[in-house]
Amino acid sequence: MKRYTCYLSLGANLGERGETLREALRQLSQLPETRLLAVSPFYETAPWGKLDQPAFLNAAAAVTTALLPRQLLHGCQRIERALGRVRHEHWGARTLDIDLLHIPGVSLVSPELVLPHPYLTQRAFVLCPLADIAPDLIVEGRSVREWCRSVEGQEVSPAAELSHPWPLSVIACLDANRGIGYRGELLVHLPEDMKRFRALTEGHVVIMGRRTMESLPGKRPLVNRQNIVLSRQLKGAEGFLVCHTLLDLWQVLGRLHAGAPQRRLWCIGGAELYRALLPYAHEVYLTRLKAAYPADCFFPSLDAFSLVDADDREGYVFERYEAVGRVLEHRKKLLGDGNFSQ
Ligand code: PH2
Ligand code: MG
Ligand code: MG
Repeated sequence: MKRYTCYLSLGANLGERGETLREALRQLSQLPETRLLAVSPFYETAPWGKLDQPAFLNAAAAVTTALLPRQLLHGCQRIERALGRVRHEHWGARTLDIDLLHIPGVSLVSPELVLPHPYLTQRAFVLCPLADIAPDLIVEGRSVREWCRSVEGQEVSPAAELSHPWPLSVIACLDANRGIGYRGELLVHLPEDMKRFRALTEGHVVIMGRRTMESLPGKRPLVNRQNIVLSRQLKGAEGFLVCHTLLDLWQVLGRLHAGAPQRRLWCIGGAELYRALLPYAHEVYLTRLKAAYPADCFFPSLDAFSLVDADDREGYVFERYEAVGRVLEHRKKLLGDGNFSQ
């Protein structure tokens, strides 16, 4: 079956823009026969074309797909509708816009779809994110990097909120049945696991659910870490930053990240939080116990992830997973060697 590589542009300028882009990317990766290869950070961009509308958040993505270009377009339109897009006026404000930019080897002019996208080479809000994930891609005789330089006057800057769609790292200890806890406690206290947990998370940010917070010794925050609790109910807790919704969390993380971008953002449990946040993780560290224990809560499935490292010890294995298509650009950005400014 023929597979296409397709470059896409995503934009939002109404509602919770970052949330919408994150969810759109998640849904894109779930289209049939489609895999997300890369995603750029989110950029804050001045409106282009029609100027009297709010600023946009824009990103670029690359997918491979066995869908035909028209089918992919229809998939994107379904996602736009699912996330509340209402078509008003041409080039006007919208909660979500997904455009097919370029499919190497495909040139197409139809009422529905024109490829390459007719304005691709004129728009910085498309070219700058695209240059992050495909600087050497040739469009209309020039590389995206070169096209990007030709639009330098247009306003494009890294987003103030957390600008990566998959900013999180996840860490967990599970048994042979994926059990992670029993009656509010960990299954076992394994000194080597504790040591690894501390080594990985100290100096960074840890995000936990309310029950996990309550299970900490003395309900005290973990030392040498910025502690965050995600809980709908909890009013406040000394030493913890409390977030009531995912949106709250992204805003708080955005501020923390801006102040100290080298800090990693660790999701440390429990089960409910793992389920909620795994879609936003680019990597997972597991300690896998070889035995099974009585358990009443479990780690979710790691379908979207692949094992990249395993260190087999007596009675347990230290594993590391990466999410396909979510990792590369994140690293670049963390290490500061990405083409992040214009
Ligand atoms: N989309 C448009 C028109 N203008 N401007 C920016 N900055 N970002 C967009 O995504 C955008 C735009 C039409 O789709
Ligand atoms: Mg558009
Ligand atoms: Mg469109």
